[in-house]
Amino acid sequence: MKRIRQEVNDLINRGLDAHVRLAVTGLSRAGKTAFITSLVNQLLHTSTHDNLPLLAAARDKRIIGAKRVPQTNLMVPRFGYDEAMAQLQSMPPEWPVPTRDVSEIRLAIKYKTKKRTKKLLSSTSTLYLDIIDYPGEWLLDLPMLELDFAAWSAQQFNAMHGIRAELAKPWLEELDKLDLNEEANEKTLAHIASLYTDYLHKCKESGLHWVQPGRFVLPGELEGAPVLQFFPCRNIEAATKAGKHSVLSLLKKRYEEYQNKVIKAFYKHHFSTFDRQIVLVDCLSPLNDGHESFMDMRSALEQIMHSFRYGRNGLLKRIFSPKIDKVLFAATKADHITPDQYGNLVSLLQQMIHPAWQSAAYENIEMSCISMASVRATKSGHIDTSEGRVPAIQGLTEAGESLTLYPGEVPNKLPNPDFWQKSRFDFTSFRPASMNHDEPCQHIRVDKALDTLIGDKLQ
Ligand SMILES: Nc1nc2c(ncn2[C@@H]2O[C@H](COP(=O)(O)OP(=O)(O)OP(=O)(O)O)[C@@H](O)[C@H]2O)c(=O)[nH]1
Ligand SMILES: [Mg+2]
Repeated sequence: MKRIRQEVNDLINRGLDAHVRLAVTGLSRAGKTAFITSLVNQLLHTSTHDNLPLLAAARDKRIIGAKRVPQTNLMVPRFGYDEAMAQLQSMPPEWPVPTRDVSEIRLAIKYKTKKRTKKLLSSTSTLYLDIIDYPGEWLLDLPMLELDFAAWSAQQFNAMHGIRAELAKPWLEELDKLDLNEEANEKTLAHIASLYTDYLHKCKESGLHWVQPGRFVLPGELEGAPVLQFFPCRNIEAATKAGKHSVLSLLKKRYEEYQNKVIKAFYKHHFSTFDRQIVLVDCLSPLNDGHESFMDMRSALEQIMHSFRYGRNGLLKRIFSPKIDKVLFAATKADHITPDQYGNLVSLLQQMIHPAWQSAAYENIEMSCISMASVRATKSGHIDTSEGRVPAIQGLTEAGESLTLYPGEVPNKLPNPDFWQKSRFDFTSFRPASMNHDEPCQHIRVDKALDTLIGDKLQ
């Protein structure tokens, strides 16, 4: 009864513009946990600190306070805010541990209303903000809905060159021993599927991001389930004797099950409930890793963008009616570069998502790009060299040594392969800065992100 009442209240709040579901995604290690932790931390402190000057409602002192309230969606795990804060506040400070699944946290933000219509009801309002963390890898699967098993297999094999071909060898060796016409043996298939999953993991470890199916590397609650035990095959057209119980038929069945029960289910049960989306992108690691990694990140982003293309007869429109009307792309970890490079980082990100951007604008989704650091690990300043004053950043390395450096120029356009020959971008991991327990953590433009994403809901 209590739950139904809460759900009814949620519906009313949504109608009154008083409830927003903000989804946070990005490929693994993009900075999702750090961002949500910082965002919650900033909002909890904003009534007592001037920590969010770029969020208009905070700057105008209209935010009365924010507090955490229990989430209403009981089917999704809680976002580990306390655990992440404990790590950031430990001595020495540590980064929060990697996360693997979807999770959620709810804030109630009390603010003074500006809008006259709302003022008629009361001079203060409450915005319920649900923040949902989910792996960007899950969005890589959407295009699979338009491909049958044979077409998907062909696409996977077409992409298997360069580092991928090398990494795929152990799996391919076993795959080539398999006869698709043969009667399916669960154990053999599970074994080959695990080699395929290893291959996808190795791609990620080598700095490649486009991995399909995305759930194989981040299975969440589906770990070990047979629906994740399939793999692409070659020479499918030659398997003319494949009967009902054959290897080919079982793989096809699992692929279709994956399309329906995993991909579509995610879009129906989670994605369809999101109002706003922030996509976090770590552009700096692929700049460090080299050309192949960079181009791969770009194609992964292109795949991710499909989820925001709602065309009239689009794939997503057929499953549900999408609601997301604002998408913000944020280049994370900007405290790794000097402030004079922020502009370049934003234009690089814009270039990476440019083609898909245009079609989304057409669909009336508002899109924008910023650079941001959720949890600052460095200070910026200048150093005097024989060539004059140069900008620099300073912080403690993960090993605890003080380091001052100019990490290099960020290209403002998609770099050519010779960029990696000429200048190597020097990207070092820093330890988060130590913080006082009663102070909000230091950030760069988390307030700008908030203003773009929910500023209009705090009017
Ligand atoms: N300097 C700096 N590093 C950051 C920042 N945000 C994230 N990082 C680094 O990036 C790593 C990954 O950040 P997470 O927030 O755990 O990323 P995630 O997207 O949640 O990663 P998964 O849970 O593994 O998918 C951290 O361990 C830090 O090393 C930031 O604002 N500044
Ligand atoms: Mg995480």
